[in-house]
Amino acid sequence: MAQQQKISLTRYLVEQQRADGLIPGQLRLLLEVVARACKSISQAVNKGALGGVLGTAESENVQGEIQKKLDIIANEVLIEANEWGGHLAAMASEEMDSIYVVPNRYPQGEYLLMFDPLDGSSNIDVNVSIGTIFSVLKKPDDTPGVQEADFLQPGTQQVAAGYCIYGPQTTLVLTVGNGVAMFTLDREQGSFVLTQEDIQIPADTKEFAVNMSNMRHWDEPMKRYIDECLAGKEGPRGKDFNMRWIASMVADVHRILMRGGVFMYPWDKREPEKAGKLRLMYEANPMSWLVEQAGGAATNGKQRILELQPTKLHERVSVMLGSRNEVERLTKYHAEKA
Ligand code: P6P
Repeated sequence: MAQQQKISLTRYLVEQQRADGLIPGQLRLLLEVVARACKSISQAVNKGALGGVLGTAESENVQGEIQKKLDIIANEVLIEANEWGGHLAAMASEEMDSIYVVPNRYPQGEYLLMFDPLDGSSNIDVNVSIGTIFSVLKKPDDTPGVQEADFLQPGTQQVAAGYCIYGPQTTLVLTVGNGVAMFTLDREQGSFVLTQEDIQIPADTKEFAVNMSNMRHWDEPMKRYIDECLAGKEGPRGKDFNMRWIASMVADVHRILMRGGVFMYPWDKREPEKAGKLRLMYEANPMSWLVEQAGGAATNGKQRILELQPTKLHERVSVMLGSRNEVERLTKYHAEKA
């Protein structure tokens, strides 16, 4: 059989632009630059102990989490890769307290880039898959310069979103609003090659992903949902469930995009004033858009995540996303309780 023609990320983006005009030149540049940064991060991650990049830095991030050396390296790679290009007005990162405005020595662009440079970093030192998550907004036209408030747009305003998972393969998954495409890094060529497009999440599943050790802290609807899954065939669901929890959102969400499932990191009563553990702007919003573009659903239990109006850059949110029928059941249980 003739070898299937390899479609590079660049060719895919150009052809998408020709087809539906969803990827203006500056956005294509942004996506190619982010992909190149992910290649560099992948190289650093793959070196592990040999690269002297494991272990913790002597610092904490705005989330109050100890930063890993690779967290900081990945953050710097993304900033340096993007700031010169003229496509961005500013960036925001899980690893930085405030926004990073593109320095005046570079041309200013119209896009805002947000990212979690290395999600799941607690897994770095034990060689478990981690990843970079990114989300792209347009800067509001009506405001001169750029400030943090320009980032506070609901997830429905995203113009691109994606992640790169550093696992057995290095895989870039992205959407610009016309379905979800996946590119696998061809290390011999050093380029991302299209390996799947129009990814679809099955509406039903037998697999859930949650950190079960938090169960006693959950709200009633969450406990009800998981209890029913655990009751299996003899219970109200009439089928047995399997559980997966990698403690790396990128890896858990990638599995769901590939074979279905439901991922939950819900509010719990340990810190009731916190909506959840995960961050809205650069974790939940990009992942929710990808999941919806693949036919799934994403809620905070009460509302579609993409419709939430952010009030601060590092806002946290309760997350339930994946196979549509499971997310709808979770939403129903929360509505009944309300
Ligand atoms: P826990 C990683 O730190 C992260 O932000 C997500 O990637 C992951 O889903 C979650 O936290 C894991 O949290 O409490 O199970 O360690």
